Amino acid sequence: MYKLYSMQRSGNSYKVRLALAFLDAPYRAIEVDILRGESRTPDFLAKNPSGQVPLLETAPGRYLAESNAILWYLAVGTALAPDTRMDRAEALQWMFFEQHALEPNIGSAYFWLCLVKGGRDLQTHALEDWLERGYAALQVMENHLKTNDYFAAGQLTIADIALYGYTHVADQCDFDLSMFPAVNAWLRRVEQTPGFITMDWTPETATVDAANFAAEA
Ligand SMILES: N[C@@H](CCC(=O)N[C@@H](CS)C(=O)NCC(=O)O)C(=O)O
Repeated sequence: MYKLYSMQRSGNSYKVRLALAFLDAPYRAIEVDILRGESRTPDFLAKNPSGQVPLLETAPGRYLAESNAILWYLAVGTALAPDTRMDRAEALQWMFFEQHALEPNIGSAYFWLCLVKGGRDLQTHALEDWLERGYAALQVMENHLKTNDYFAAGQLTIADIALYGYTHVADQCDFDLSMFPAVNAWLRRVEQTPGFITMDWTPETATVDAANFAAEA
């Protein structure tokens, strides 16, 4: 069984939990509280030198970091990964877009406004930039979704899962999603897909926090 080091309210972690849910793959979740520095302990850094979640233990002692790399690992050979050369490349195109245009802006706004107490006051100046660039990314998505139901291969793939992670929380961190009807329709399509779970859903297999997990090991 996979072990997933994840934080419940991390969008990057949720992307992986969502893919695992669509694939109905069992796993053990280990909650890592990044706000308490749990991803920066020597023990965690030995597993992922980047000090970040999500982190998937694919086999004992074998770790994979970066949410979108994990999505590819999980999806290969399933309906979530396109199988033609061009469809695969287009899925990747949107997953790179997610990491350079969407996540650094909406993800940062979400982190500082929703997760960090007093974060709004600490990031007043950055917020303006995040909103401008985040809106630009949402407009690119809106334009694509005006004529496409999904981002690649005409079906739900890991590109949609990657983009869903932070788009669905944008309205919690100052973005007005009502200006993007096609994005809204796509969010509902993803949510209606069999196997969908919300960000606060936890797997049936016991979720333990990192401190308890280290004590157990
Ligand atoms: N590019 C990485 C970003 C991962 C990331 O930013 N993780 C955040 C939580 S969403 C984290 O662990 N931050 C803790 C830290 O950097 O100390 C991915 O897609 O997995």
